[in-house]
Amino acid sequence: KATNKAETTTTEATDKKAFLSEPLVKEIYTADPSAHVFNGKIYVYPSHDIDAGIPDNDNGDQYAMRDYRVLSMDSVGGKVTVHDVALDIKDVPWAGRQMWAPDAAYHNGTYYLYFPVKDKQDIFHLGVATSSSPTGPFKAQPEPIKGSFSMDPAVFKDTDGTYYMYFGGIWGGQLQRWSTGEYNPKDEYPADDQPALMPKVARLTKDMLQFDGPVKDVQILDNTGKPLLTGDNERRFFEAAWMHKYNGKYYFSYSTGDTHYIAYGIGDSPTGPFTYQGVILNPVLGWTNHHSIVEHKGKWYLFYHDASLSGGKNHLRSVKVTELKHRPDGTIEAITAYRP
Ligand code: FUB
Repeated sequence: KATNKAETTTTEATDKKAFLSEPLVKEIYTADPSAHVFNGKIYVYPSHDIDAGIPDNDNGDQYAMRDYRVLSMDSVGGKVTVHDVALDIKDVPWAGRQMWAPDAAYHNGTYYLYFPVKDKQDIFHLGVATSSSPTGPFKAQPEPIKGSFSMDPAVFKDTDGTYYMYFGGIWGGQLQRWSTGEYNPKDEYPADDQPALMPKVARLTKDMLQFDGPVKDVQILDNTGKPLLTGDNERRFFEAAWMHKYNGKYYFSYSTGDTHYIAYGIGDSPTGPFTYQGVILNPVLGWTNHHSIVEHKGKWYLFYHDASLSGGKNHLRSVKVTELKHRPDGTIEAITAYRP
């Protein structure tokens, strides 16, 4: 069994270098990489970080992104192309500010870009935009997805063809304002000894534009079957949900936020519950930690970001990639990508 102590496994390479890998691109800042393989090629849907001159705060006002640009490559290690603007905030009729971590999906000849942005009342919702090309330009739907809230959408296609969206993030991502199902502007959290706020999951409709049925909690349990607690900051969910399937099991991974790990749980169903297993990625340079996991040409990769290129500015990050290894028992080798 994997342990939740991240230090236990490191790759040889991490012992030799302060940073495990180089930014994929240096001409712009990119973060929150959602990687997918479409037609045999890797496409990465990142946030496009900019410096809007806003001081850091716990609500993340400094993350004031205004558009998305897609990265593509034939394979890991190959040339990376930065494509033109895929979607601009000015072309999303309901958007106010802060285009945060997006994701994408392909279905029946159309590419879908899913994105969180605050509306004009400063409340996060999830939007969707469509294109005939994986790199856009994408055309936004006039309204957010009905019943959507908070941020960090991640869309997963199960092997039976059903699509699920995972989402949610606390503090600046506002998940704590939706615990009754209605928006409550007060930030209220369960007590430390109560089950933590859970990420959300919903099935997508056949046209990929709405939720098909109710939004449900994603349960993350400890190894005795009890939900992780609010006070368990080392292990409980904060933001950056991702799903991958390996050997018939579902791997739900996420950032623990203020403790800066990418952690994961394994389950038998795409909607959970997931039993906490351990750490995938130790803290990187910069406050946030956000990743995706994808298989290409028989290898598994972890796309992640850090703030190395900007010299440690939390809101100016760069996407990186490294190989990820599943052990024979299905657990994942923890990666240390940065040694101070
Ligand atoms: O990039 C803005 C926010 O920072 C993302 O939505 C979070 O996951 C964190 O990486």
